[in-house]
Amino acid sequence: MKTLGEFILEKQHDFPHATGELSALLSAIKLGAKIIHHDINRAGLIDILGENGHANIQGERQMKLDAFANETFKAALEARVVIAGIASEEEDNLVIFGKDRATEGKYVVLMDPLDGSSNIDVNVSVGTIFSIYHRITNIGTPVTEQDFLQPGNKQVAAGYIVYGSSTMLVYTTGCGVHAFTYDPSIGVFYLSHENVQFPSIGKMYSINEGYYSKFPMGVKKYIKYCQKEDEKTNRPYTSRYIGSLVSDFHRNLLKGGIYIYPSTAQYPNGKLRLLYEGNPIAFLAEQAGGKATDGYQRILDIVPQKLHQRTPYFVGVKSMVDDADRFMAENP
Ligand code: AHM
Ligand code: MG
Repeated sequence: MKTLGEFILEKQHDFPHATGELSALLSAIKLGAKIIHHDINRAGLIDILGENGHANIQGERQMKLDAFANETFKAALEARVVIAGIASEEEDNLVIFGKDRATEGKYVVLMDPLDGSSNIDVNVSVGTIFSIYHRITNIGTPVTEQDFLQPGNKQVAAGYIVYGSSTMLVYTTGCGVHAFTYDPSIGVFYLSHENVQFPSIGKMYSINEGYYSKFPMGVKKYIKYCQKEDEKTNRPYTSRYIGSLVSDFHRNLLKGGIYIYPSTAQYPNGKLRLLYEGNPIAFLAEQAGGKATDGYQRILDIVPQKLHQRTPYFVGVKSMVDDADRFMAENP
């Protein structure tokens, strides 16, 4: 039985930066996860369900738990001196942790504190997604937006927490993907899946088919391909869609599948945010032998132009994403 703390210490040589820093960073995430786990598990009993009457910068209505998760992770991360500041799906602007931290902090963290929050009120799994970068501006000068707008291929670590039938923390530092299951009775994350890899053959597709008529032709044709019988390629694939990216991705990672949120008439650039959802999940996907694209290009190579940028998203088993990309290229 190995704990997350022990595992990180053991693997510190994998982290290409100074000893102890990854542990400090991940222990802040771990603490936030425990607090959110605790509250989500009592969600029907305390007054945290429903909307809080506010909208985030993207005009989406905020749930009470969105705001609570945001404040919780912000406070946990602020307590670690190595972090200069954060960007969050629930914050309009960057949050820099004071003057000294802006100049001395080495890392920036980008996150979606509570992904899939429309599922909270009905007791369906939600998640937290995080992405960590080393700043690119010089220490001694204030951190800038440039430090947050790096392409995903510069991430030093990324991961998610899925609050499901059990709570799990899954992360990568570029040396494989490792998953830890939370034991709430003693408050410890234990290593449960070391070096997770996608199955080589997929059998599930996850997409909100209610928007079928609004999808690009390539996606429509790919869905029909998924539904067509073909023994050699394991088709028809089964369809599974929770509507909570972390949970859909987690299942597809373990069972073999593809998740797609393409452009639609309502969301011409897709719905998912490149920095808070797209990049961290893409980093994990590639580390697990999978692939992530916007239908045409590698997610991790996109140079972000703004914090809350959206992207169409195709992620999962490599051969499945290859097929979907082919349909996109053939049906412009
Ligand atoms: P959120 O960050 O506001 O929760 O939005 C992202 C979520 C994803 O987790 C999920 O896959 C998708 O939105 C569901 O959207 P839809 O209801 O349009 O299918
Ligand atoms: Mg989200």
